[in-house]
Amino acid sequence: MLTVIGSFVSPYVRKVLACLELKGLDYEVDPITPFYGNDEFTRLSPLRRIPVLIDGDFHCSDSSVVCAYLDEAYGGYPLLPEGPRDRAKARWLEEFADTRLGDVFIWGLFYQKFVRPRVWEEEPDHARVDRVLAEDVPCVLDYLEGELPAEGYAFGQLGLADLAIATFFVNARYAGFDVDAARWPRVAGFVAAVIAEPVMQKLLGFEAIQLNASIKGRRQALMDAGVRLTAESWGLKEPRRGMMAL
Ligand SMILES: N[C@@H](CCC(=O)N[C@@H](CS)C(=O)NCC(=O)O)C(=O)O
Repeated sequence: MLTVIGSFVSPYVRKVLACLELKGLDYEVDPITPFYGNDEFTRLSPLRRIPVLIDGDFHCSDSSVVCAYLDEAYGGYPLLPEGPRDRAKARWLEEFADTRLGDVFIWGLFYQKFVRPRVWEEEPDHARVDRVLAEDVPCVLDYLEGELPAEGYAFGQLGLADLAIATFFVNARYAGFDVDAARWPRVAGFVAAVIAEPVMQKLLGFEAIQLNASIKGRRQALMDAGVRLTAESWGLKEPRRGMMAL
């Protein structure tokens, strides 16, 4: 049994879970919110970030490292296309998503509008949000509009690059942002198609429970929905500041 540490609401955790689902692998989850990890979590994830994967006596963190491990260790449904060039291109799109979409949509919008009020009881940095929406978002969407196909996925069948990109738009939505389909039709169509995939819909159902159930009833509600939760948790009751400069 594989274990994933990390909340369903994290884009990076969602990417890993979608890959596990695509591969049909069994897994259990400790759905902790980042910043709440205990000392053992710090040992498993030295940057104190989610996701972490535990596979028996082996563990690794970072969603890209985890997905690459899953593809190499378990075979089955391939996460990457065939051929060195397409594989390199897919890895680049994943890297662009993790780094740039992460900066823009997670730290620039989701962290500001969703995490700051809920975790830290702080106001968003409104100036930063305005700047991100006016300058950074159009820039990344223009780039993706030029990279994505008019129809279908980046390399034929649904794969890691598609999931890596689309996952950030779920969090963007939580922060109140939707892609303008008139200005970026490829991005809008692509994101809608990936999110409509059964693997994503299943996970979105779990995260709706994580977001909406009371703290007391959450564990039971997740288990009732079919989530296998870990017996132990790597979470604390109080958050600790992370290592990122915020
Ligand atoms: N490159 C990492 C990024 C993971 C990441 O930034 N996760 C966020 C949650 S969405 C986190 O744990 N943030 C806590 C922090 O940076 O302190 C990956 O791909 O896994």
